[in-house]
Amino acid sequence: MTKKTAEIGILLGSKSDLALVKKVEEVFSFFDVSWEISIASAHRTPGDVVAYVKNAPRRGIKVLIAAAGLSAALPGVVAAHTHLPVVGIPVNAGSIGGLDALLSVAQMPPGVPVASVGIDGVRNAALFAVRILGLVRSDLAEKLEAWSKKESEAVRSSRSGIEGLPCPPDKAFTEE
Ligand code: RP5
Repeated sequence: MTKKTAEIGILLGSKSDLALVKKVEEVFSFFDVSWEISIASAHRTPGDVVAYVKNAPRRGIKVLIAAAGLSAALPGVVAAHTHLPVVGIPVNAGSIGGLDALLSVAQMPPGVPVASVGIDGVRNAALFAVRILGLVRSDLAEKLEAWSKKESEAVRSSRSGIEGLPCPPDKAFTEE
């Protein structure tokens, strides 16, 4: 998977999070950022989490993403052992729709920041990590602009898919 030293490191609390989180691939391929993904649980392999996080800066990692469900301690534990920016993904893995994980990831005590995205917010986590990386990789600015344009075009072209209902003309969306 890794073609060069990873700039973004992703930890999952369980292999059951993989199917969801591997969707980062679409975003990271577009931006041509290097990344890696593995599994280490804050509850089941706490020592592995700490070792991975402490080794990360020396290995060239600039941003960490941590994804976990239920009582999702992983992003917070990661943030407790590093000064790198940590993006947390609360995963919907239980009976209450991911709210448990969202609160665990978002409600960090002052001084140990985790940037929580929404429940299952994989795409935003990937994009946020790319934006952080953009601070040290100036080439990403142009790609971020291209990404926004692509998103805008997708919305605009979706308008033509509204059939049989009264729609405004295209010029209604242009400021005069
Ligand atoms: C969390 O508990 C994991 O991140 C996963 O989302 C959830 C369930 O884990 P498994 O029981 O599927 O390993 O720690």
